[in-house]
Amino acid sequence: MAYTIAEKPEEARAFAAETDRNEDPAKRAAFDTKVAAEGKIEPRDWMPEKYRKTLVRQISQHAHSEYVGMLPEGNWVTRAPSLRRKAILLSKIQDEAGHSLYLYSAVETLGVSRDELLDALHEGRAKYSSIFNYPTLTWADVAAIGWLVDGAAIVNQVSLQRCSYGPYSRAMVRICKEESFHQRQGYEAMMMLAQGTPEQKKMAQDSLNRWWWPSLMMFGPSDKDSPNSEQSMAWRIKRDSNDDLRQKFVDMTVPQAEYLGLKMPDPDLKFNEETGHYDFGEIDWNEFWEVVNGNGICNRERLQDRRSAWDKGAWVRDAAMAHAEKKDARKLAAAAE
Ligand code: BYC
Repeated sequence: MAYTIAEKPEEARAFAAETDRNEDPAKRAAFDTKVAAEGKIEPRDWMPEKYRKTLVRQISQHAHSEYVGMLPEGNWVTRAPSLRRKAILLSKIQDEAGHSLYLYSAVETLGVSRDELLDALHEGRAKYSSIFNYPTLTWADVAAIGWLVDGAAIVNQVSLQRCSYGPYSRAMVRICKEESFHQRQGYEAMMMLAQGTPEQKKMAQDSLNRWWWPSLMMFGPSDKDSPNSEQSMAWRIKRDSNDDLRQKFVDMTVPQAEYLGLKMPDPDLKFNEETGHYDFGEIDWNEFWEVVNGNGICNRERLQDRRSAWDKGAWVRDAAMAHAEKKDARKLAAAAE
């Protein structure tokens, strides 16, 4: 879809509601029955065209998020405060690259090539998570990304392990295991800062102040403004709503911040005895849509960095292709002898 969802939600709703006029009712019934019975849809199974497109949209955005998500932390590799921290950070960033590769492969099972997906990203036609358009100003931001961003990602992705599309659901199982380490290393790094010198504690608090609200935005618009949720939940692509997952993340993270002795940057945050959940303040949705639509602090820089890395890697791809061609030619020649 070439338009911006924030501008035309009614078109997205129409897209989701539209039924494929050419589809075979028997195949559709078998698909619906399988999804309702918690079966997994596999690449060779028949699926409605809209289901396929929805998966391509969501999984490719997820893949791009992992791929662009390497950049904010990459900013600190050369400045990590110790060899141990540097090794952990390098390994974490490598994991994110791996996640993007599993996810690009999952999209390829739906008939879209990796080249097409990367072209869309590099040309600015694709979305990726808003969170990666914020800058990493201090080392504490690396800790905050692990604790909050990976923390939010796990809450979302644990739910996606039960996605009805087999390849996506299985990719999530492995990704969640790795994200869980990422979250714990981030929390541990944050704890060192929070229990450190007054300057370090201040740095940790400043970083929490800047990353808290963008982390809440990772879960997407609130349910009433989410044009894709209803259909995605009916197809069991998404298993929990944006607001339910966001609430889960808040409930999980507030006690962690209290343990660190840090203060959440939300004057309206309060435990509600009646609901058993934390109430929290209103998210700045204008900021969210500005970032999603390309006008965040780092959107342009992130795309530029990805394009430049792609261009600089051209010789590696060319060399690998030339090597593969030579290997094939040698094989053919040997077979002809
Ligand atoms: N940022 O109808 P909605 C990681 C878009 S990376 C940007 O609710 P949906 C990590 C949405 O795409 C893990 N765009 O949509 C890596 C839609 O636009 P289109 C990242 C957003 O799909 C490195 C429109 O707004 N996780 O862990 O039903 C270092 C309307 O929204 C955002 C994932 O990618 C956003 N925050 O639900 C550290 C999770 N939110 O396509 C860590 C996978 C919404 O209609 N994705 N939009 O034009 C999902 O679970 C779902 O796609 C979402 C949105 C919950 C994000």
